Amino acid sequence: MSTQSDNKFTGNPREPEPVPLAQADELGIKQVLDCDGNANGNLADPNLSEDEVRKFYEMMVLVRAIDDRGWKLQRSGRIAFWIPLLGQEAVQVGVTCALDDKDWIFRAHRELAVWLLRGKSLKMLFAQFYGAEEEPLRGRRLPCLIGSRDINLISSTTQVGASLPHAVGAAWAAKLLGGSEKFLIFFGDGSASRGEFHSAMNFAGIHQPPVMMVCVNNGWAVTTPLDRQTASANFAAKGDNYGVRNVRVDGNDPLALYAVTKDAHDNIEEYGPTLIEAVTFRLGYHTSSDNPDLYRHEQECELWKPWDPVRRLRLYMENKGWWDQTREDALIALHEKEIQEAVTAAEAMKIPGPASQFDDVFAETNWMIEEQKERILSEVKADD
Ligand SMILES: Cc1ncc(C[n+]2csc(CCOP(=O)(O)OP(=O)(O)O)c2C)c(N)n1
Repeated sequence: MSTQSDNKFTGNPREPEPVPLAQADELGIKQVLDCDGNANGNLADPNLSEDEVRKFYEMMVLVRAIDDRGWKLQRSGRIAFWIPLLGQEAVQVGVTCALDDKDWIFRAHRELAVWLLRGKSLKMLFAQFYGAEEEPLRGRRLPCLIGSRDINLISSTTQVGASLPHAVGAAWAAKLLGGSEKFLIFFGDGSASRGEFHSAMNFAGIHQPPVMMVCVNNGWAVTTPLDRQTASANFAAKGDNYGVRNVRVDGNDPLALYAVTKDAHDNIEEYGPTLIEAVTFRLGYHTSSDNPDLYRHEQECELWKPWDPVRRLRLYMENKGWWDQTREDALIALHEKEIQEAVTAAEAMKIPGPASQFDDVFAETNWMIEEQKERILSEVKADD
């Protein structure tokens, strides 16, 4: 009989690499915060106000709580799928806060904070996780693949890397039309092995569209570790051969992420596009369909835990006298209440039936769509 322990990693584990964030200077990684939240890194503290830093922190804690709840909802069979974000909270918050609201964001699949930072509700976020009809994409995408036209947020394609040429092309189109909005895409280290990455980089170098490309290097692409993903020194360096400005940044340091993105954003006319490599680590499962115990040594996660972005920012705030345990307890209680309300609301919403997938394919329906609809609906009926 198979037990859970049979699934533990039993092969020859790769020796876990030292955490690159601990050697930021040698590895050319921009960093504001050290491991204990002191602002003594190689990049100047952007000196954000107490309110701004608190907004970063509260959002990072909130998305971590959403992640925890989403995982439990999936494990208890109440939602279909989950894409964890544990350990990657800083990238989504630091980067998004450096943009203007009119800028366009192309997501990868772990950036839930973008939705909330752009003013969308927690209730509608959970509606998306449940596949409810009233969420902006009408319940047609996997849980976590959020998007909404009204906040200039493009949902990720599930095909890894496929959004890169879209983002670069959209940015170029905006430039041709004389618009002032800028574009940013999040993508993973695994996506950098796809042809689309190279096409997008080549295009960006030649045409200089107003785009920032954020490679979220989280150490793994499902089962593929970094040394099987690239022989380059790092992902940022790939920009050199395409004539694209590039920078490596501590992906668990929200202040450094903010500073680097803001610089790329505010100077885009002078710099052109920037490839930003955010060095972070996926502490959780790839998705709810994964089991990292089969390919990854637990020790690797242990090495990264002291570099936890939430812990580091909390220590920074405590050092400044901006945070304490009373505030932490109040925040956690508030999030628990708000998340529970969102879950309750989402569970009461209508889930679209199978016919809904045929709506909105084209502006007007046609015989092919109608034929497919009829066939699927008769098959669904036959299954009843
Ligand atoms: C073209 C393509 N190949 C394979 C897959 C299966 N797949 C889904 S996610 C993923 C890994 C993505 O890794 P990365 O881009 O590093 O992002 P991460 O999931 O680590 O955030 C793969 C291979 C896919 N969705 N699309």
